[in-house]
Amino acid sequence: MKLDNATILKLAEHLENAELQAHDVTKITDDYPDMDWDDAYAIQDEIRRRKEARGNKVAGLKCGLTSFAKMKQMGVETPVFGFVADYMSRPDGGEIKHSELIHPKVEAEICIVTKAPLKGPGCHVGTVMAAVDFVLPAVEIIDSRYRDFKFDLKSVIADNTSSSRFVIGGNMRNLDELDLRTLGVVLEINGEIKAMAAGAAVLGHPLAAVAMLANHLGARGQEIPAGTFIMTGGVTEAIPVAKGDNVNVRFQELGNVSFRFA
Ligand code: OOG
Ligand code: MG
Repeated sequence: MKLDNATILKLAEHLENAELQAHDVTKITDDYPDMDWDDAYAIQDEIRRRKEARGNKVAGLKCGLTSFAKMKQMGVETPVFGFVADYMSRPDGGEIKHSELIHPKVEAEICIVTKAPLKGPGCHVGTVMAAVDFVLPAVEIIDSRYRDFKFDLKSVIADNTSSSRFVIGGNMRNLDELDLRTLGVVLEINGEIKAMAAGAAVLGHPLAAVAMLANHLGARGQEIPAGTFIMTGGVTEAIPVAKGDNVNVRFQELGNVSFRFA
């Protein structure tokens, strides 16, 4: 750790206020260029503590920057991990208020719920397969608090990996009925196809992202509990959205997820 505790608390408050008040900020590594990975995750943990102290619950864990398209879009090479909170959830078929966000983008994600704990190190796709209860689709709405959506990895980790909203589809499937690598995803906005990919875009297999998350937490003495909702990361690059846009994502075998920006 390079930052003292007071600075961690101050930066967590600064970034969480930007989220809750929907205003952008300069990236924190501009002012704290020496901060390290532990500092970045400590700031995210403090944001989580602040939300829990306010009565919010963690609704799931997320992997980010796991597809080659997203890594290329953001100019990075390493996945990141964060969480989504209960108040970020919006219903399938519902509305999302664009005015509550800064510069939202949407991304299609293959998700799972676990039925057994996963504890790294040593987790791999096979270990994760044994712990999957079911598979379900979701669309994540990311909204970096950083100006013009420009950041480096430490800044985005501290900013809880741009989490802002998520919409879960209603169609769950068993893993043994699916090949997540060849599962196709088509992302449409206002009826126009904007991006498409198959699950293998995420680290060769979306469950490889879950294994990385388990190993990341294991290195910090933590585990993924049974019953955890996990988003494996956007399969395509994230697509910017405007007020009035209708988003529809078609997931092969998993149905559609759709909503509108009001
Ligand atoms: C970071 C969050 C990335 C994903 O699925 O790749 C993410 C960002 O791109 O702002 O959630
Ligand atoms: Mg995402």
